[in-house]
Amino acid sequence: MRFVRIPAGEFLMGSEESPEALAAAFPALPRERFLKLTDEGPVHRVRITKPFLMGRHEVTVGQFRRFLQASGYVPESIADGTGGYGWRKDYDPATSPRGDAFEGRLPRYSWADPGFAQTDDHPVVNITWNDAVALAEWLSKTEGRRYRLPTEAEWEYACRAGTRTRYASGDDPRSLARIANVFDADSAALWPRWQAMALPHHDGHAFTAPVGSFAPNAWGLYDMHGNAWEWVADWHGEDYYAQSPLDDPQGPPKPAGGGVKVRRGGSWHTWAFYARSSFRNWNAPDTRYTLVGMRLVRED
Ligand SMILES: [Ca+2]
Ligand SMILES: [Ca+2]
Repeated sequence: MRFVRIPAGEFLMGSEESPEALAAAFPALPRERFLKLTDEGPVHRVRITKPFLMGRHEVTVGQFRRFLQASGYVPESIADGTGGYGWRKDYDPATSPRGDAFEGRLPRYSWADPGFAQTDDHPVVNITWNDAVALAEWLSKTEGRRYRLPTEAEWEYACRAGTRTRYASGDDPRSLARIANVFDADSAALWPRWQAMALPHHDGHAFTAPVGSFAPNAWGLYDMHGNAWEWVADWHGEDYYAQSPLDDPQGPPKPAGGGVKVRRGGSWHTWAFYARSSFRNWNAPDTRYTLVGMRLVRED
């Protein structure tokens, strides 16, 4: 696993873009989508007080397999017997209660089989937050140095790499073509009902792409936008940014009665709007999905 040294520093976290500005940039989306982004604000100053090492790439299928073989760890989708999600050519989203784009949960799907072909160089998906933490803990024990998930603030700091725009590549969604595997014309061919949400170019990857297939950001990190969503350490708090400490925010404490973990960056199946640097999504820590993977931090 290769890492990039991220310097200590400070940045402005979050976004306060107006619904009008977002509607102009993303005309295919219904307007109510732009009113549900209150957790992205207020924009606030964050200081990352210590340098850290960030995975140059998402964790790959091959790396995850070696972890399982060496540690004996059983991923949650297999341990609990319910499996994961997957793509099947003749599956119709309209047949699922939630209109889900993928079939699941089913035991036939897991990190080892999301229903589409992946080589060892593709990002691992269908892994839970708990699986991601298990990998970090095993590596830490094995190597005697601390590996962990990035905090949400570290993730956005590293994703932006000095930028304040919607993406590390600028404000224009089409600028993603250079740096990210997202929902493009190749994916839209398989999900025609979402054609209007697709970026118009062909990026050559209807599903996940080998990590590092697109250009890196200014700090040398690949696929921060797109390919696989990345679990981060923090619990999600709808109003956390209003109270976030200046130095090294760690997210809110675990909410009573459950809580959800944040994931960042969008995926190969994500519309450009949801792949913005500031966009926050979340799931329960035992969620496994065809779009969600991980990246590790190593402490310096
Ligand atoms: Ca694509
Ligand atoms: Ca990613």
